[in-house]
Amino acid sequence: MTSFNNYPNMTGQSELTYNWGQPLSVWGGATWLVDTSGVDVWEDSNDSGVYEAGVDEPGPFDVVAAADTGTGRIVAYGDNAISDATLTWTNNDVFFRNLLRWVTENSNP
Ligand SMILES: [Ca+2]
Repeated sequence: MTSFNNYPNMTGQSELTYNWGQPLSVWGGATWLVDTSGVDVWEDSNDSGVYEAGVDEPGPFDVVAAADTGTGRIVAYGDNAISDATLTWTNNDVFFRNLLRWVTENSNP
């Protein structure tokens, strides 16, 4: 995916590779960080493995989001497969370093 919102000051990443993740519903005070615009994706509502118009929901989807509550920061990532292997895909490592920097920026050491 290459559609990045520049909140919160996410710089340096050009792509995020995502494997079997799920779309997020972003609302309230949260802001999307990455969506699937420009990528041919759909939510396979019936687990058939193929796109079926009228059954499956076409993209784009938000897949990473963040919120600053004023007392803490939260990042939601729609995939449970964050591992050393996925960090080496494209420049996922740059993206995750940016997320960690932002989440911990105002925390006590
Ligand atoms: Ca389907």
